[in-house]
Amino acid sequence: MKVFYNDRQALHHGKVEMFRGELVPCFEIPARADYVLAEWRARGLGPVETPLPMDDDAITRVHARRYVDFIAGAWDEWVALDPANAQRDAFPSYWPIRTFRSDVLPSSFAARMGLFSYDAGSPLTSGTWVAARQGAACAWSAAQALLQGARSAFALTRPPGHHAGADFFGGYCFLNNAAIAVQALRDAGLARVAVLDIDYHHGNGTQAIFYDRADVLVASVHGDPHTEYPYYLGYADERGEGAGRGFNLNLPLPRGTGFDRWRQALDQGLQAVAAFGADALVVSLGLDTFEGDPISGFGLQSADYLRVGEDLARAGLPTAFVFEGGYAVAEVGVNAVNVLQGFEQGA
Ligand code: SP5
Ligand code: ZN
Repeated sequence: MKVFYNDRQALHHGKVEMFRGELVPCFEIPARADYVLAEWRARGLGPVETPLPMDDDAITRVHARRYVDFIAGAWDEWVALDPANAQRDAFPSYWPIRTFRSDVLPSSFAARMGLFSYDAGSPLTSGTWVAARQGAACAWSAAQALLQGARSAFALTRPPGHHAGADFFGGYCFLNNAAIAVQALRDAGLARVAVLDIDYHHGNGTQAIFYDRADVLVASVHGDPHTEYPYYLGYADERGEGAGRGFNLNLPLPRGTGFDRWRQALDQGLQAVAAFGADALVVSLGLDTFEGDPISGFGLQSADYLRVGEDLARAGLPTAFVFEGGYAVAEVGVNAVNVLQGFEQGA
C-alpha cells in the first residue's frame, strides 16, 4: 500500500478549543500522525512517500475560490489585527445563522471568520494553510496512485477533512481531503466513485459537497446526530437531492454501540457501494470509533480494526484511505494500521 505524508502537516498545531465554556487543550494534535507513522514503520509495511506537487485546481474543484483565498491568508490577517495574536489561535466569534446574509463578504476579519465556519472548536493557527494544503496533496496523491493501478493507498492527512464543506471549516477540518480525492478520480475519467465514511462523526462536509450528484455515492456510519457532533446533519432520512437522490446513505447508531452492531452497519454501507457499481472507493478513516476515544461513544477494540480492513478489502475496489479523526492518541497508530494491514491481508 502506498502511504503519503508530509511533515509540514505538523505545522497545524492548535493550542486550545472551546468546550463547555472554557478553552481546553486540543484533541486534534500533531502527535496523532506521529503514532500512525511509527506503527506503520514498526511493522515494516513499506515506504512513506512525500505527496506529489498538486495544482490549486484540485482544491477549487471542490472548494469555493473565496473560501480558499480566505483560509490561505487568514493567519496573516489575524496577526495584522494585533501583533500579540501571533501567540494565540484564531477563532470565530460571530456566525450568520438563518435570516443573515452570506452573499456579502464583509471587510471585517471576524465577520469573514464566522461566515466561513460553523463551530468554535477548530482553531486556525500559523501553519494551518500549509498543513491543510499538504494534507490535501496526500489525498490527491493517493487518488493518483489508484489511477496508476495501485490496489490501495493511504493518505495520512492532518488536519482531517470530512467536516469541511465547499466554503466552510469546522470539526478540526479545513480542506475536505476525501472530496478532493474523489473529484480527482472523477476528473481522471472514473465514472462512479463511492465514499464510505467510518469516522465516529457524520461527515457533513462530504455529504454536502456531493448531495446533488449521482456520480458520487456517500455512505456513512456514525454516532446519531441527535446526541453526537455535528448534530445538524447525518440523519437517516437524508438521501440526496435532485439528481443525487438515492446517492446518500446515513447509518446513524446510538452512543454505546459495539463492534457486532457497528459491523452490520458497515456491511449495509458496503452493500450500497456494491449496488452503486463504484469504480473506486474512498474511505474516510476515522479511528474515533475506538472504545477508548476521549470524545466519542462507540466500543470498537483494537483487534476489531483488522476485521474492518478485511471487510473493506472484500469490496474488491481500488481503495484510497484518507485519515480523519481518532483522539486516543497512544492507540490511534495501532488502530489505523490494523485497518490498513487487515485490508492488505484480505485483498
Ligand atoms: C474529524 C473529527 O473527528 N472531528 C470531530 C470534531 C468534534 N468536535 C467536537 C468535540 C467535542 C469535545 N467533547 C469533549 C468531551 C470531553 N469529555
Ligand atoms: Zn470524528
